[in-house]
Amino acid sequence: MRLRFAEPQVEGLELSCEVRAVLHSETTPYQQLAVLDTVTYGRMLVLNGAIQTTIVDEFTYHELIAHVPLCAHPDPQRLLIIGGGDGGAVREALKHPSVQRVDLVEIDGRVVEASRRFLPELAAGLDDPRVNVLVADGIAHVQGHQGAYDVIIVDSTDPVGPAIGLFSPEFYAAVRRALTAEGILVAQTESPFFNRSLIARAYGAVSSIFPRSGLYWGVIPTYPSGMWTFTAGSLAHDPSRPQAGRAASLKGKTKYYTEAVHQAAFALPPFVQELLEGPC
Ligand code: AG3
Repeated sequence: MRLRFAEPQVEGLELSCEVRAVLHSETTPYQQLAVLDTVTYGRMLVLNGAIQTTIVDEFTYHELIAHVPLCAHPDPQRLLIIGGGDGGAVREALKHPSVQRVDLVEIDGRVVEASRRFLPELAAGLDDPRVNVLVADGIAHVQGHQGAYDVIIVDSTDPVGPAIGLFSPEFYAAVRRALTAEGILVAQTESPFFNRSLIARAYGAVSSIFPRSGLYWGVIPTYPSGMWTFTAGSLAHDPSRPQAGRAASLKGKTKYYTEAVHQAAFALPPFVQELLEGPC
């Protein structure tokens, strides 16, 4: 029997995968959660029918969301990750020797449990002594932690359900207050083909709240359109410039990120650049 899973990505388009086995499926208090073993992308985490991460392509996303802010900061010690319950961003962050503490604030504890069990390649870092896993609301957490973090990473789902508030100007302003003087924010901000007004709004908000900002992109084959953006806001340093030596220290430890890729990721094709010029 041939089993298939399809994510309806946008109207008229699905990404359909052949499934070897359904490893896990449950309804949590927040969402429908499934872990599938797929023929092409290996094990896959699916939340409310949307592909979150797969064993085969997860490195591109997790390296970009973690190493860009961590290399743009001269000495990141305290890090907050909101969402990211699979542990992929934590795993990458722990490659930086300067990082002393990572608070992972994930609203749905079942995502963490399922990832520990079925995605150990991503979740292993969650047991590191530097990591503090909190099952809590990220918005309330940033509001209660002023001046606490050098880097804040927002590794959220699409802007639906509990994640909507993670794309709002009020939230970005609270993130700014939760950062230290040289702090940097990076948030995942969806596809430049399919989520254009969301990107324009998110970038517009971040660039009005932070003295420095930038939009960068990478390739994530299992996300809608395969091209994905991240929005950076920074209190002191240019997010597009890796600090001397920091990227070099990751040599041999990454499959996507390098110093040249970091800088190139901020080079925007005109159809993406125009999103920075205002609402569309
Ligand atoms: N967070 C972003 C997933 C967005 C995917 N959207 C979709 N498939 N429609 C991923 C979390 C990985 N740590």
